[in-house]
Amino acid sequence: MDRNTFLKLMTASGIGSFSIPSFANSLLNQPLLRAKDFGPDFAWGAATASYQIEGAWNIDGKGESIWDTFTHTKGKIKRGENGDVACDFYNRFPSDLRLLKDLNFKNFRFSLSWPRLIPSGTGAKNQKGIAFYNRILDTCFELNLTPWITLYHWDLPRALEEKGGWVNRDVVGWFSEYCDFATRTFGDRAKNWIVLNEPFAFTSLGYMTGLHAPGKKGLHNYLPALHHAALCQAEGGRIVRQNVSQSNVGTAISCSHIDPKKLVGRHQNAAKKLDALFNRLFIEPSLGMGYPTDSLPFLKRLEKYIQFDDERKLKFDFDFIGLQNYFRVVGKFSLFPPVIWANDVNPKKLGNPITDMGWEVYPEGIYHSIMQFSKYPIKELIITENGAAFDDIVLNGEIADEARTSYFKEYLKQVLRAKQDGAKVNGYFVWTFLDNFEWAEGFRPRFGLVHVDFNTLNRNPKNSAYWFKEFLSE
Ligand code: GCO
Repeated sequence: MDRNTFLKLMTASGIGSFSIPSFANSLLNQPLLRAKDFGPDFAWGAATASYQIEGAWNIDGKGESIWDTFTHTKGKIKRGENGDVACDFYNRFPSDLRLLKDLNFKNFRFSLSWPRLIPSGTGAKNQKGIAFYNRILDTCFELNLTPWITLYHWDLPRALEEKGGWVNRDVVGWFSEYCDFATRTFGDRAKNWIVLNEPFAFTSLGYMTGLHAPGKKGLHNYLPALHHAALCQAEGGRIVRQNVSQSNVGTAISCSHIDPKKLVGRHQNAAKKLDALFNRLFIEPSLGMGYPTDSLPFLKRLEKYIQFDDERKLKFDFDFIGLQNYFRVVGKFSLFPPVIWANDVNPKKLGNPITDMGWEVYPEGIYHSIMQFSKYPIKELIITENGAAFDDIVLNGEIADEARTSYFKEYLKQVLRAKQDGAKVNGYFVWTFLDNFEWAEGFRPRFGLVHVDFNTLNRNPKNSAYWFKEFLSE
């Protein structure tokens, strides 16, 4: 997603606008970073998502997903791009996984495409889809890569969207059927499961701002989608634990450290509201704390969708919470609430390092987010995504992406700092392995450790990939 458009469009009534203060680099002169300092059990991996890499959108019996429909609709995606072929991971996964192994990663996070397994969302199963994911698992085990499976990374079957998608409470039943099937099918071999990927992002972008599939807008879509996603988050957790012996089950939540523009009441109040929206919205109901209506009064309108016993159903004691961190947000009071939020600060003008997505490079943000989530009664935290897009240049076959390497070093230092300060953070997954389809932004933002030429589909590890290879070899 484009961060600035996201902030402009998503942020709901009564909070404020944003600016980004100077980036203070306090990290110079620190000792060398070593993987072994993170501990022997620390999970090092790379994360991916089905729609962003697989391609084969209509091959071997796969049903259509909301992202197929959305990308095939004119005007939704930059340059009219789509994930029909993407990285062609569907056909190239054996050599891709060998490459990941060669880079010394031990864990591979991927998501199952629900419509590849159950083309109409419920009912009949697709044997070729099952076989595909079984081959991925076979390859992982041959290579000694541990699989981490995400059940839902945004590609809802189109057939279910036609019945209302996440807005329809029946999604809880559809999702349960899918989770039950997926865990019974793959749970004998795969033990690490992530129920939802960033429910805040897919509900707000897909059902409030309309920037992502299925392109719905408005609170009347957003609020039920949010509540149903929160219910599915917990229900999915219960199903994994019930069906998978020795399971390790989590869910992946986006987080952003929030600073007020200045330490004065009105900016602090704006920051508090943003914090509720960006950080508290999905973790607190799962811990039995309810929705953060104290800071976001508009959430009281959720009551319309909350049924008897839902408070209990929203709860689940996950084995880990996946944190995904990309940017820090600075809130400031705006004169224009309650209707419109405006992000009137262009991060490019602030003099801080920014990525190709226009996101601020702010390594300390991940430290603060980890520490913030550590205050909750959570068993373990895993960084399930962190990374950066830069405009990579291939020169004589080499991609000298120093900015990305330094991004990883600085963020990892902050993860280690949090661990040393007592946070139970025990894994880090790079976003992402291969350059891929970045949703509404198309193929331009390159987040990968491995460069993909989208004309030839050739893979070429960037220098940041070689940095990881070296770092993880110790
Ligand atoms: C998300 C997803 C990824 C994105 C990544 C970069 O958080 O949006 O998990 O699919 O590609 O975050 O935007």
